[in-house]
Amino acid sequence: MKSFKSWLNPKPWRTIPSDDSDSCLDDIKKFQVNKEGVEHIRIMVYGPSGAGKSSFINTVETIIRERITCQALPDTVSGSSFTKKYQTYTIKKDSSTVYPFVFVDVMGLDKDRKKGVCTEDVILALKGHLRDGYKFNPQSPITSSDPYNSSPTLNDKTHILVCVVSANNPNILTDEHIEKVREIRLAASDLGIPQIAILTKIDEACPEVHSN
Ligand SMILES: Nc1nc2c(ncn2[C@@H]2O[C@H](COP(=O)(O)OP(=O)(O)OP(=O)(O)O)[C@@H](O)[C@H]2O)c(=O)[nH]1
Ligand SMILES: [Mg+2]
Repeated sequence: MKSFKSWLNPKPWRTIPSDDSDSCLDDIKKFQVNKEGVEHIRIMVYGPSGAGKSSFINTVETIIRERITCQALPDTVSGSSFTKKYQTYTIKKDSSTVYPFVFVDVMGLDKDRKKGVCTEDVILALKGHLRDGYKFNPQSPITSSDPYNSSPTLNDKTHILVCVVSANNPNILTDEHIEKVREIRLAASDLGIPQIAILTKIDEACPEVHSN
């Protein structure tokens, strides 16, 4: 039988190189899009309200630009979503150019049906139908009277979908969140969009990370 200590200190199932962060960053900085008509890769972050979506975008920009930036305003008070609009963020490379990837921030998902971003709007955003600055209405998805992009180009469509989830909640996601995330993921899978999930607030979930 395995000792209790071996359960606490399991052998890593994968060796993660510890010293290649600079080369990863170099790869990101040299990244180019090789498809005609595509100016940038569009990366959309979504997830529960207050999970750290806007903060994640700022963190990525801060690391790439090696200076503290805060384009996507985060909130300090939890509750309903602070981000209300569909907003694209570019990252400056130098005074005249930007990196060929952009981040999209959206309103957070709420556990209640009539609160937070409508899943229909997130799915329309995947297909490129939302225009920058579109203000989400938690009560109903975009209507024909709103500025709807009826002929999205490849630059308007989402290419990578990132689900941002906070690790500090004991249940991580409620059943209602899971249902909404699943709806969005099914649509993204149908569209062939690669998906990843990231956990935030590891410092609040793990005392070891918190102390260092
Ligand atoms: N401790 C800790 N706090 C974090 C982390 N990431 C984000 N936060 C904090 O969590 C709060 C919410 O962060 P936001 O970035 O506004 O979250 P959001 O998902 O954009 O929220 P909505 O726009 O309201 O849906 C802010 O006070 C952040 O400073 C993290 O990794 N650790
Ligand atoms: Mg936000």
